[in-house]
Amino acid sequence: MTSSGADTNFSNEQMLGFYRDMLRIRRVEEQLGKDSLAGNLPGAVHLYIGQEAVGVGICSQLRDDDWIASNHRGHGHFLAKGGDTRLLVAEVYGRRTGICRGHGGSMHVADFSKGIIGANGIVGAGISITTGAAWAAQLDGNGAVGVAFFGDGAANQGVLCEALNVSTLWKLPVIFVCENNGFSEFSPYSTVTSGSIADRAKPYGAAHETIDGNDLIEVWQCAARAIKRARDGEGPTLIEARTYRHSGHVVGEHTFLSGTYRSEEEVEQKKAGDPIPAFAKRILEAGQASQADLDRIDAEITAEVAEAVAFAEESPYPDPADQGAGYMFA
Ligand SMILES: Cc1ncc(C[n+]2csc(CCOP(=O)(O)OP(=O)(O)O)c2C)c(N)n1
Repeated sequence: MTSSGADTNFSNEQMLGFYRDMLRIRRVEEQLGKDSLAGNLPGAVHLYIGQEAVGVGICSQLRDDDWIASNHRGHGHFLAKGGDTRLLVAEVYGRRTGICRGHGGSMHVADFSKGIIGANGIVGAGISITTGAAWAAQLDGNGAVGVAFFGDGAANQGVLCEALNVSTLWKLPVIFVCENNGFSEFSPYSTVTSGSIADRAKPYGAAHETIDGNDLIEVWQCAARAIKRARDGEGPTLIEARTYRHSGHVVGEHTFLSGTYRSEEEVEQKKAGDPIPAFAKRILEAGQASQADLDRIDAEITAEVAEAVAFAEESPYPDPADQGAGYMFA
């Protein structure tokens, strides 16, 4: 399904909200990318730049008590689900004021109060973690759903089959969101993945859709159907959202890779499908805001990021004696 500005029925305020949420992820990650390259951050940083429409299109419809689990590329999911910018940035800086008190870092951001079970570096692990959360929600009878975000590489892990099997059988309120960004680390999709990822739901009889992950409205509409299905007790949906990772797999990869796994021409061509300028164009063409409105939002987000960085820089590192868990358990 495709959609144009005219058929969305979103208010001006809602459209600007989506724009703001995508731009926040973009600006935070641009900052963290620079910081990581400068050697100022402990640990590896994997950027979500280019994929923002997926996280925002889905998480903007979730409640605080709905669960999401993420992967190693998790800053965008954290922010899209309502995680705090300052607590995220401080965590990635490894500071005591971070959301996990600086013990987790980039790949383990989590905030249970917002339903963010957490990012993690075990490829495919979020699929089973979310299936468990959805089972718990079903047992609790609270109408909550679970959403697992993972990549095309993770779709090749056997756990996806196990999760599709049991969640379809038990009609669990879960949504599996594969962000097919074209690569599994340094391996292009076609070299490691056969067939269509969405089709993997077919043998289990699970609902499945393939969508343009760079089109926020298309993502939103697909997610709305999947969330309704889940809340109505109709079981899981596997969504394959086709998108593109603008940055490398990990910041600084050019310092250790001997060759290249994608051409500059390909990257430039794919960047033309950048979801954020496309969404800005949609807003402007529909007359839902002016360029000045969009510039004001950008300035506000830029200030928010600067403030988060200042907060992180002023914060102490964790005390090695502090073995306590993060804020989400406090
Ligand atoms: C179980 C496991 N196997 C291998 C790795 C090494 N590894 C880290 S990221 C990655 C690729 C993941 O690709 P994908 O799932 O498509 O996510 P993307 O990085 O594209 O967002 C691999 C193989 C790992 N972290 N965990």
